[in-house]
Amino acid sequence: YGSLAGLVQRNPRFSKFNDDDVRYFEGILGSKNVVQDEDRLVTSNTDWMHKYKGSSKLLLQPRTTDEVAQILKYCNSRCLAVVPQGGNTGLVGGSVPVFDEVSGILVCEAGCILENIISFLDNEGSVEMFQLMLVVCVLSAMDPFMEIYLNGIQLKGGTIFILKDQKHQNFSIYVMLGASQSIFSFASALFILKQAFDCPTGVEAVLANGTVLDMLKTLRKDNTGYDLKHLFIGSEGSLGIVTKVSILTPPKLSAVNKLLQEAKRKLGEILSAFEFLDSQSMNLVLNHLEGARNPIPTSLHNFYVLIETTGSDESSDKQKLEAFLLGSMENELISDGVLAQDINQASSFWLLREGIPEALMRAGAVYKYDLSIPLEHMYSLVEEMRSRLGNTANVVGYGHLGDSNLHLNVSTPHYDDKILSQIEPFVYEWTSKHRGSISAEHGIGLMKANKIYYSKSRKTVQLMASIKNLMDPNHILNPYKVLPQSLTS
Ligand code: 2HG
Ligand code: ZN
Repeated sequence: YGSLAGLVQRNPRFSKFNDDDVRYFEGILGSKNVVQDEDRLVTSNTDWMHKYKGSSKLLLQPRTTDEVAQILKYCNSRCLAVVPQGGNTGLVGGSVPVFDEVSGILVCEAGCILENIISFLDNEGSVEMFQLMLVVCVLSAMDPFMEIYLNGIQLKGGTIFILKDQKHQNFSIYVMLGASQSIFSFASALFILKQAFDCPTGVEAVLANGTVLDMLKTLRKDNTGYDLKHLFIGSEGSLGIVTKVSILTPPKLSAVNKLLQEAKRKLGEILSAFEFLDSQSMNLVLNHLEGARNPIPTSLHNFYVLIETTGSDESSDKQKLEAFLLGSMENELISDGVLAQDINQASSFWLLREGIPEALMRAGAVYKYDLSIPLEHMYSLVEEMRSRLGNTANVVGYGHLGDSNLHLNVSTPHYDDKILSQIEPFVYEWTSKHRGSISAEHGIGLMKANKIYYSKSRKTVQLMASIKNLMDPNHILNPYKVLPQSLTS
């Protein structure tokens, strides 16, 4: 039974709390959430192995991000040291406030327990329980205690659940992480066991000075500047307190985008690409690229989807794909389809999708937008753009549908500022309004450095600038890019 005091010397720079501090905290949290009772403090001061013992005399139990922010702001001004802790101390109850049905992304607050998440998702009817791949609960760095009992084997400091997939009789392994502020400390080991783990798509964190950073975007792809969530993953509470995370959960089939969901369901882990192009994109490629040929020449369809699978068993993968194709035709999810018979035919299919940027270049001037947009709204932007621009431009939509990533391209004979002013800032405002990202994969670069606020909050961009100043104080690296010039000159 060790004592932390034996391992480290208390830094005299830290203040000791006094009665005024306690009154201040009681004002924010109410007296029952400001704990000084010795017996109750024992649990929080002891780690689960009973190996280390802390000597904190005050336990604060905030319930909301705002309370966490107020506490940190105050402690920072008073130079009071803080050890973030969650788990069985019930940091913020167990609410599950946001769930995006189509993207399958769920946002949960710190302290949220797996049982609540599962029953929530089950009631919503949005996710099949056995498909829930990874649930990360934000618990503390110090306190890996968790009180979750599901069909699981409980391990202190990270619970591994083994749930049965009723249909396939497979076992899936789920991990529940104990040490929260290092969200991935346990998951990394399990990566090897099951590669299906998805990173949290976002986090909300409170910085030491009380600033709340909302980086909870429920998008699969977002390439607008530094990926700050990774700064907090693994930080063990030393850079901020994570108060919420958003995680990916596979959605049950719903009316929207049945084909994609059906593909995920039927093809599972062998599905490696789900690309789409509209008839305007198809026309461009057929007209401008030599060797491009429509494999479904009967008539031009409004949309085309290119599906690729990558697996280890060719004949069974092919069977799955054939069954999926037939099934989708029977259910009228698609009107026609062809399966590539060999590698040459497969590359000729890919040419139709990958050749679009080149075909656009050959067609004249092109305005390019690389957007992440929640699936259900994705194509309305293309249609709205078409009606804004009328016949002055050819508006095409294509991209990585499986990632909710739309490449909206506007093709015109020549560059024209008047057309540009009809496209921008409309396209950015529209994306921002629908909680999308103004760059899913191409980045911010020079073109969007001053547009970054459409995708990131002022506070987040400010933190990016501080990191930039720390690592490149003379701003010699890739100047004028990524960050707005006002912050780096
Ligand atoms: C693609 O998916 C590339 O084809 C390029 O990301 C997209 O040129 C584009 O807009
Ligand atoms: Zn792309």
